[in-house]
Amino acid sequence: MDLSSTQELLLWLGAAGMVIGAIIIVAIGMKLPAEEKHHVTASFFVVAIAATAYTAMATGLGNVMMNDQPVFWARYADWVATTPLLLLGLLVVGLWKGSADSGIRNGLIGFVIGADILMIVTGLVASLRIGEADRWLWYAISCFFFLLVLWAIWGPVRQYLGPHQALYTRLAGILTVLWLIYPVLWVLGTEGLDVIGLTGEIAVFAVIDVLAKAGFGIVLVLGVRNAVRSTTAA
Ligand code: RET
Repeated sequence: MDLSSTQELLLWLGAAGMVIGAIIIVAIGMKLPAEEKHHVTASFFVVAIAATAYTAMATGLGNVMMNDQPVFWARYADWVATTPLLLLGLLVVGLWKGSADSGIRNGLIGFVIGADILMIVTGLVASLRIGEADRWLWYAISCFFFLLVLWAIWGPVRQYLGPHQALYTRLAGILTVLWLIYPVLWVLGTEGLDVIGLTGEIAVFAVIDVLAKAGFGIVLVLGVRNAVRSTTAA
């Protein structure tokens, strides 16, 4: 589908936000000691992947028409890669030097990422509008897996936190608040009841995406940097 120039501009702004986020994340991350730099890896690739997805959408490649509505499949391609990386970043910060042995740690990471991937894939099925009536069933299945993700990061994972536990709690809070907006926006947007229109949906998604990816990554690397500084100062 051809997008309006406003819609294209909003998508380009999304791409630009991700590129700026990537630059800030790398600039802060370069100051970390070598053994802490791994905290930056996932955050960098999250914004890099999103910048590519936004470029695909802005150039008109990222959507297909299904039952007279555009479906931005590029969002789901982006999310299926970036949401596991965001969660991995969160869990690596929280579990780093914590009390979980590698078996428990890998189990927690596998559980959270597995549920998250199912959340995105079933959300894509809901969006594709192949059977209009079944759309809300798939939406409900996706919400179920989302609840599993939230349960794991607020429940089992917190038993094993290491020295970055305050940062973990802050990041988990930011993640929870921002991620809860996605299923609401889905209902208000063209995939759901079409209350806010396509341009409104693109605009709100762009803002939330930049916050949930670049903003989250910046808080993460800044938090690790400050923690390193206070331990070396002490
Ligand atoms: C969908 C619709 C079906 C129900 C649910 C959803 C949740 C999506 C989420 C997406 C998060 C995306 C992020 C992207 C990067 O910034 C698929 C919208 C529960 C939580 C954080």
